[in-house]
Formats: sequence, structure tokens, C-alpha cells
Amino acid sequence: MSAKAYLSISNEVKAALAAGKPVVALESTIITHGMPYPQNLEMAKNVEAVVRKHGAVPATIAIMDGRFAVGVSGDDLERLALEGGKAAKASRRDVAALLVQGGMAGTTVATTMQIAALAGIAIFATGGIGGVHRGAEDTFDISADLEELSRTPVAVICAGAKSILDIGKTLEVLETNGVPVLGYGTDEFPAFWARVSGHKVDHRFDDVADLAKVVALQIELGMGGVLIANPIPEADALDAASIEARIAEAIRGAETEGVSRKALTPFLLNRIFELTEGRSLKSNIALVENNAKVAAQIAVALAARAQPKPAIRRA
Ligand code: PSU
Ligand code: MN
Repeated sequence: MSAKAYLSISNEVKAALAAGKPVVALESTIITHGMPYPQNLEMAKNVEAVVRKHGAVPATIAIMDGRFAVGVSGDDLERLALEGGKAAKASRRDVAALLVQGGMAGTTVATTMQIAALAGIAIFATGGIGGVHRGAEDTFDISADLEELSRTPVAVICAGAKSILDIGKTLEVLETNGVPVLGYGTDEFPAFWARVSGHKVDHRFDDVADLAKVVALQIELGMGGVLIANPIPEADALDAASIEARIAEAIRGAETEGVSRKALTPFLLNRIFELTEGRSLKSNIALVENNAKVAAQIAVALAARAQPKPAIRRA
């Protein structure tokens, strides 16, 4: 049985894919482990609306009842959002076990990429990717997202990486993995809540049609994924110095409480939301919506071209 046997694609997404219409994949760890209820559900619905407004069909991806669900909506979306951190967090290594257990899981960037590729979706919007954690020289904590980007033919539109990570090391690993890091309207790789990080992207593009060309070519060449960095809108950005102090405090808390491995990112996100009294959450939602808009525009540009045919497609 192939991995495709586990796919459950909604009728709307299936019809859009069959007709070559633009589709944008959306992840779900951001729903289960990235934000509290009910803001997570509201965010998920708003992001889908943004994708539609810009001419594409949204496909929220999760593991539901032991299946790869593509186009999660309605009651299922509500169930996932309510379950929150009690649901599993599915990275690549968890997938087979979770399918066997038949449960519900938020899919990380890595797993959402895998499932999107399986379904034939090339464009995926998220908030921030996982990466190399600060202190990784001791902990070895490097997100599986970075490896997935090197092998799975999907373009991920993000607002960079949070500085809960070591952004310099994250970019080094992406370089080692051969992942193109493109800036949309920026020379700098953004730092999630801040528009700048002090680190450059590999290539800057100011036109979504050009980004679509690069994505199509990367996929045609069978060279894996693409990371597109789209800075948070100016009006929603937070003051870099004050957020940095909160991040440092959250990391100290994780160390004191001995939080590590897959629990670390959700712990830090939650602490930072508390420490900023929700301001970080508001910005987080704004940047995801902004990424959904750009992803939809790229998907529209890509659909206007010949459909990319992946040279290699692996689950
Ligand atoms: N970074 C964020 N918000 C998030 C995540 C990362 O700013 O919600 C989620 C994404 O789903 C990402 C995952 O793929 O956390 C990375 O987890 P880990 O570091 O355990 O690989
Ligand atoms: Mn990790």
C-alpha cells in the first residue's frame, strides 16, 4: 500500500487540484500547539478566508482519525482546535505511529510538507519554521523542518524564524541542506515579530510571478523545497529589543523546568505569549495572514504557468 492510500482530501480541494486551480496548504501544529483556544480556531478560519480572497483554495492539513487529512474544515477543524496541546504534534518521525494509533495530530512544517507533496500541492503558508535552537551545540536540537525542506518539493512561505532559534545557525543548516532561501521584498531574512534579523537571504525577489518561476524550476529539477521569507507588515511588528528580553526569559524558564525535544517550541511560544500579555499573539496572527496572502498570490501565478511535474516525489 502506498502512502497515498492514507490520504483523505476534501471534495473542494480535490476538485481544485484536478482542475489545476491554485491551492495553498496550511499547517496545523500552529493550531494545536502554537496558539491557545479560541484564537487558534479564529486564526485558522481567517487564514483560510485570506487565501480565498486572493484567489486560491485553502487546504488545512492535519492527521485526523489515522488519516492524512487535506482540507480540514468545519467540525473537524473545531475538534482539532479544541484538542489543542492534548493532540499529538506530528513531525516526520511520528507519522507511521500516529497512523497506526488512529489519533488526531497537528502536523509540523515538516509533516505538512510531506502530506502536501503527496496530495500534489506545491505552495504552503505558515508562520515561522522550526530551526536550530539556541544552544544546539549542546542539545543537538535542530528541527526536522530543515531536513524536510531539502527533500520535499514544496515552497514554504514564512515570516522567517523566531529568535527563540539561533537564526544564523538555522541559515547555515539550510545552506548545507541545499535549500534556497528567498526574500520577498527583502534582502534580510526576517525574524518573525521583527522585519530584520541581521542575516541576509540568498536571493531577493519583488514579484510573485518570479517567485513562482523559481518554485516551478526547483520542483522540475527535483531539488527539493524552497523557503520564501516574507517579513511581518511594519504596522504589526514588535519592538525587537523588548521581545528579545522576553525570549531570553522564556528560554531560562525552559532550562529551569527541564523542557526539551518536541515540547520545547510549544513551551517557548506559550511563555512568550504570557510574557507579552498577548501582543505577540496578535502579531503572530497578522503575519500568518500576510503569509497566506503572498502564498495565494504565488499559487495563482504558478497555476497560470504549466503545472510543475516533480522529478522526484517522496513521502
Ligand atoms: N515556530 C513558530 N510557531 C510554530 C512552530 C514553529 O513560530 O507554531 C511550529 C511549526 O509547526 C514547526 C514546529 O514546524 O513548531 C517545529 O517544531 P520542532 O522545533 O519541534 O521541530
Ligand atoms: Mn526540536
